Amino acid sequence: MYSGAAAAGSPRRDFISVTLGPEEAAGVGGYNNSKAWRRRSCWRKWKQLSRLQRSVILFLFAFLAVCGVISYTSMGETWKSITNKSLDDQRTEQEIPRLKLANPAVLPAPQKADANHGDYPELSLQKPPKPPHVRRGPSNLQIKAPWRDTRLKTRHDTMRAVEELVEADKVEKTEKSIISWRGAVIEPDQSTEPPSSKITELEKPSPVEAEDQKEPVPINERQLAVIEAFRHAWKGYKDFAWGHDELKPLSKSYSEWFGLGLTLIDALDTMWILGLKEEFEEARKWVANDLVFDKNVDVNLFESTIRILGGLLSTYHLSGDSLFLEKAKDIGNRLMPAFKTPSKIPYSDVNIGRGTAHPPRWTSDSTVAEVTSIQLEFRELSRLTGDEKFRKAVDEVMKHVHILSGKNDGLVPMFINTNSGQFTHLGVYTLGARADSYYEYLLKQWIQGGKKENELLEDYMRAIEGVKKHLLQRSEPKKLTFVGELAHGHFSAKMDHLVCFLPGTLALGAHNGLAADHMKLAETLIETCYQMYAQVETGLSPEIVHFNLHAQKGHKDVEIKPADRHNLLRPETVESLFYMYRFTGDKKYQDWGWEILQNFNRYTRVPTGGYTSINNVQNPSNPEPRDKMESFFLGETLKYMFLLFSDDIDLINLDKYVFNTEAHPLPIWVPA
Ligand code: DMJ
Repeated sequence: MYSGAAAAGSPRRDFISVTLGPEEAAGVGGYNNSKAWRRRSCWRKWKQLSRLQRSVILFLFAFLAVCGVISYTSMGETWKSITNKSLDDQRTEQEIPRLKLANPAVLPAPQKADANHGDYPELSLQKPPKPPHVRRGPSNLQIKAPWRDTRLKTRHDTMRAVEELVEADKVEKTEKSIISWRGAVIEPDQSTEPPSSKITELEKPSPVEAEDQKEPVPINERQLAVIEAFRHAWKGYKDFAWGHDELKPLSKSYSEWFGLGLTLIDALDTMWILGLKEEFEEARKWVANDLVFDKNVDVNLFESTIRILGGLLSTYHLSGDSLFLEKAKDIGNRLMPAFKTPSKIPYSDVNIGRGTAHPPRWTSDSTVAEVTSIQLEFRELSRLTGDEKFRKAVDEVMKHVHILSGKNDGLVPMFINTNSGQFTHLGVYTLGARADSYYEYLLKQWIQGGKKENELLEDYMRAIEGVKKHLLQRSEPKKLTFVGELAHGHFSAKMDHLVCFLPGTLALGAHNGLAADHMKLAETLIETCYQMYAQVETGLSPEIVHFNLHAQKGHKDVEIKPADRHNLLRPETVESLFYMYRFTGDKKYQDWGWEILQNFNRYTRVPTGGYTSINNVQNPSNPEPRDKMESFFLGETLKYMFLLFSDDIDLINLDKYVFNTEAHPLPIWVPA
């Protein structure tokens, strides 16, 4: 500015040249570097000025001095905040080594992104594409999300404040006020939260402060329909099965599996995400007062891990309520005896009251999917508690399976022996029951751990190559690509509905930088999964289909055997539709999901409350209700429906959370 004024030949030129430096002085009287000469010359110049000129100069000096004082004060403030911030950063950086120290055997040292990629061209990471459809709705229909308010510290404060906000912004529909409570967007409790074994630290809620201000996206009609479906299901459960494992909606009673309120626990985070405040509060009370794990009961390690441990952990993360972490710790500890086997491959069953574990009565084998799909939950429990034993136990299983022989191009058999640690029943390969979530958890553990555990990625990539090589075929007449099975070299065109998790998993991998052809495969497979619904009389998929490999007049692609024509309200197709919509923004996926929801309503809804599995998807006039509502209908199917219909990518952001195989979101430790 000064030099600009000088260049423009302003009247202040002399003053400036005199004051600021020898260059300007030189312009007036020739170059002389003597200090005394300069002082004298200045004084002479000053004397030559008129009184008015002197006053102006003095006034300018005074003005500059005042400005200097003001800017010094504000710089001081800025500096203070910069210093504080850098202290915070240092704390965070110090916590990361602490995390590593607490669990040295499990988290490998950070590696370069290109490490270990030599053998696998597909492993080269691509920049994840940006979702094309970040749409945010008009703010006039929105109520500020309570968890955004930095004043809210405790969960109860949150509840109270939300009620006030809801009052203030009341909209016509009652649902709207409930929706406004939706608390799913709390940032996950990620790697900045140090693990600690101290109980006082465990009670710390997830961080809800320091949130950036984003506009919440309003709930749409289809999401409202999901909320209505959930409420209807919940009504049945509450009226006839409260605190029990599963609702029997027709007989208006319940069934017990573990006697641990399975449906209630599985549904906790769904209620949170859907914004069902009252229901959540009531269920929380039950967890606080009635959920007791000190029971002489045998539970299945896998099922109780994915539903109970997973459900409690994700609810802890979403709500910040330490009750759920305490319960998670309790059940986690009680499941640990399962790992006391000669091979360290866990037994399938644990008595959580007695602390004993055993395999099923007829065999000493465990199911491969079961022993390799408990890792996300136990690893997260270690991270939260600082107790390494959980993670060590499950990581040992993965390391063991990684080097085990008996795989076929990365495809694993379905059973593993708990004594020898070897695969058994070799030669049968499927992506369906007993193997499915092995593949899912390879990718998801890799994502959870910040994409550093290369062995998991190698196994995943190899397995997908194995699927392409051995299990993919195309049906007639529509040429649908499907995933069949291989039994001792013979291909079978059989596909479980369970396999429909795969398009979603492939899309998630592609989103995380894996081979682009995974996304192409995901797109063709989700079309097939949709056809498993669309080609059936009720518009609902059976449990298993057989694809026609040869065109026959009057035959569809999908054939259904009488023993396979039941539908258990399973989530896998809706789950994959959710991922596909998130990553592509293609509305057809939402429309397909909408059709499925309507067909669930048409054929499985019980008027007095609840939904039921059905025995015959081919008979619209009598689908033969089975009288059972599986806990995953509330834990998974309706949750994925709600998320599928949402246009808010921050509603469980997939760069921050990874869903366990029961749809319970857990934080990614090092978010993208
Ligand atoms: C759920 O318990 C889980 O999704 C599991 O991975 C497979 N089976 C059911 C849902 O179909």
